[in-house]
Amino acid sequence: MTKIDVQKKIQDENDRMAAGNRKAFTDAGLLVLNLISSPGSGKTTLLESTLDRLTDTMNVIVIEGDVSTQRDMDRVRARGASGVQINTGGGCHLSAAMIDEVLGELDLEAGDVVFIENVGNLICPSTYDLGEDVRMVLLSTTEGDDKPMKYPAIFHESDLAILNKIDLLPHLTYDIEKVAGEIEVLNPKCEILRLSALTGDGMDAWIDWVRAKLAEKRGELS
Ligand SMILES: Nc1nc2c(ncn2[C@@H]2O[C@H](COP(=O)(O)OP(=O)(O)O)[C@@H](O)[C@H]2O)c(=O)[nH]1
Ligand SMILES: [Mg+2]
Repeated sequence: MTKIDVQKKIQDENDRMAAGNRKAFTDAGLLVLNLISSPGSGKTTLLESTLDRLTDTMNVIVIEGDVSTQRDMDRVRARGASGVQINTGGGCHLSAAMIDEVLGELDLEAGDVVFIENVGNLICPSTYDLGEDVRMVLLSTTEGDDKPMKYPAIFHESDLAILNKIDLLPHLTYDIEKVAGEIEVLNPKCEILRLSALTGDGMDAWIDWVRAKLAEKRGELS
């Protein structure tokens, strides 16, 4: 087999597993979001801040993906999430098979929303469907404003882009309009939200977005 054949076989197998995950999530009436970004963009901070705003009305499940440690799972559990940590042991992305393996450990029927925090990486996770409803990419202001065109695949594949750490804008030479404009060129259907997971600025619009997506999904199922 050529390298291309092997890659296609891996992708086909991943797509098959992802379809199974999607069915399990959908049968339980869950909205599932797959969070992708470089390390340090603020995925776990966004989850902490989100949990503070959702857990009084919703049961939130988090699947944490990291090369090693339980650190992110400890952080979200402290804010009221149930869930599981996956350690890839070196792998640069989560796969549908990894999600399938932990489904039995989750109380899907009791949940409303599942957040999957992917391994910190802007490249590898972009082509692996996990069975999610929403694929979302985070960029933060400290990463520089040239990133969308340098990593186009993840923007092609995302439904939502979050531009995080807007509280730092006054201290940086970061052109947020340029970033938003490049994302629009790469994928006009990708919605864009600007917020600070740390200060809470812009969080209300994100929480409304999640609630609306959940209502949309449940509407489709009823
Ligand atoms: N100033 C600022 N710092 C943030 C924000 N969001 C996250 N951080 C910080 O960025 C660092 C990495 O955050 P973390 O959530 O662990 O990133 P992850 O690796 O993507 O999960 C931490 O020091 C956070 O406190 C934000 O909106 N503003
Ligand atoms: Mg994290």
